[in-house]
Amino acid sequence: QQQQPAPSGLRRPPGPRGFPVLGNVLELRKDTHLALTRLSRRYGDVMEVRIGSRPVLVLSGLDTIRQALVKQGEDFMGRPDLYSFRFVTDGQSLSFSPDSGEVWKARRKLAQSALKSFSVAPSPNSSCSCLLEEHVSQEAEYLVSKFLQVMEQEKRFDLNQYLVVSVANVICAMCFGKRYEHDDQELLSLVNMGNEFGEVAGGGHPADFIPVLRYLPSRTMELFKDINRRFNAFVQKIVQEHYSSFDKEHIRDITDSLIGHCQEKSAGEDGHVQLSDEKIIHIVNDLFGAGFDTVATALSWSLMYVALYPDVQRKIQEELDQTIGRERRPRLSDRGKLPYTEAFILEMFRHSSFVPFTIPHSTTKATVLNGYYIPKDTCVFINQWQVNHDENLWKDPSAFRPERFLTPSGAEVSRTEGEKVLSFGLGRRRCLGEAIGRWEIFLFLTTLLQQLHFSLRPGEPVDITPQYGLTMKYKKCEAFQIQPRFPAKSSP
Ligand code: HEM
Ligand code: HJJ
Repeated sequence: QQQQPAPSGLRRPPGPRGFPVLGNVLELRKDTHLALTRLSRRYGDVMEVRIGSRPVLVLSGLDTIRQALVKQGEDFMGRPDLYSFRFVTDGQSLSFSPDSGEVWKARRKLAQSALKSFSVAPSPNSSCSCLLEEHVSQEAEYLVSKFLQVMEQEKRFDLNQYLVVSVANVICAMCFGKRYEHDDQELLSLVNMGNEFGEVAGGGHPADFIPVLRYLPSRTMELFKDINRRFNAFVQKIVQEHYSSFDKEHIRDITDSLIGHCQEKSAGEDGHVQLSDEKIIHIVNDLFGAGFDTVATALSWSLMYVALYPDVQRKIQEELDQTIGRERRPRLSDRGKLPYTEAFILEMFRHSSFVPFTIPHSTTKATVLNGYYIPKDTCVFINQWQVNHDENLWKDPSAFRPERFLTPSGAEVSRTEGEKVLSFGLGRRRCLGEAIGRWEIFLFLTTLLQQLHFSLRPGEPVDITPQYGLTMKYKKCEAFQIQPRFPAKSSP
């Protein structure tokens, strides 16, 4: 791509000089979030690196990111046309496809309303306040007994394979009205692919920026294509089953509600944009994919932090004992009464920054940011990790300290401090599952910590260095141990 000269009086963003052809790709190959954070110290909040032949604008600093994504939201809401994104949902992904016009807007609204109907809407036939609470309570309770049972047999184990199935079951219930057992091979083979998906979908994969690499064999890219094929086949099969048993008087889940929308639309009552059936139905792919990988990763980091910081775990459990007691299970309505737990969750988001960058953005028109000229169709990386570790915003950013989010009395979470944490993006493209994600994490975590004590087998070193990707995970850890905090109540 040609670098256009900036109109007079406007500068191009500064940045490191890269090698011919490769640009800065070698410096960014691994730990991209750390490399770009380091470079931003030298070049500033608005800088330009070259990945292969392509200039990439990298934004750091909370104020600069707010300016771009919120105040100049329209200019920065696009998505780049990246090679790898063409394999996600056959190029029709709501989140990864280059569309950001009327069709994308209509799909996003549809996704938000379908998600809402099957999560925070009141539960029709149970004592729970909403469907989300019903699903999470049930899965979390099941997970407690699963953990205890595995602990009995193994004495030490990797929590994450159980966690991811429980979390997947929640989004499966909302999307498909289905539940899977913890040893279901079909679901396991799907949800264990999160790493390989994120390795390519996380910003900066060389094949997206150096076209010749597409013609050379690459294991990660072949795996990525394969994952997307299997993922689409899995969803497609469930969608077909829904079509054959569809009854518009009885909408069972998000898939049904999207099918219903296709039929309404053909009845001709829709507004100004016509969406194809495919573009409607494929929304469920992103909801399901985003729904299991992000929340499972968040809980995995949460349980690692409580195991590594026993004092923090004790404080959460004391707060749970005092506010909820042991006689009843936590509910969504308890959120707001548990400031330390809330502060812990914020600190988990900040410290791990497990979504180091948003999905890449792209400019929808030529624009100016902080005095720098940015051409139309520039690929933009938003460095969330940098914001969450910025020494101008945080005292001792590398320390894990939930207290930093509490008011001096400790009685409340400080809203302004909480809003400095960047995990869900901002503006037009911000995460549409944020509320659901936060509720799920709260309810899973409180239910687990009310009943269980988490620790790591002494003497076994653990390495929590995040592995770079769309969602970053620590290396597999088989040293987790679990004790019940009190004897299980015998059923009457
Ligand atoms: C987008 C984070 C949970 C659905 C995003 C983005 C981030 C993010 C950083 C990209 C924003 C951007 O490009 O500027 C998270 C985190 C989660 C979470 C940290 C949980 C802890 C969820 C859940 C769902 C979901 C539970 C759905 C059930 C989506 C969708 C998009 C998105 C559909 C694409 C939005 C668009 O391109 O318009 N999320 N997410 N996310 N998220 Fe989430
Ligand atoms: C997936 C893991 C997948 C999709 C989507 C279509 C939409 C964390 C950030 C954004 C989340 C938003 C979305 C994530 C994509 C996954 C995820 C996997 C296949 C998919 C920044 O979720 O193993 O397969 O197909």
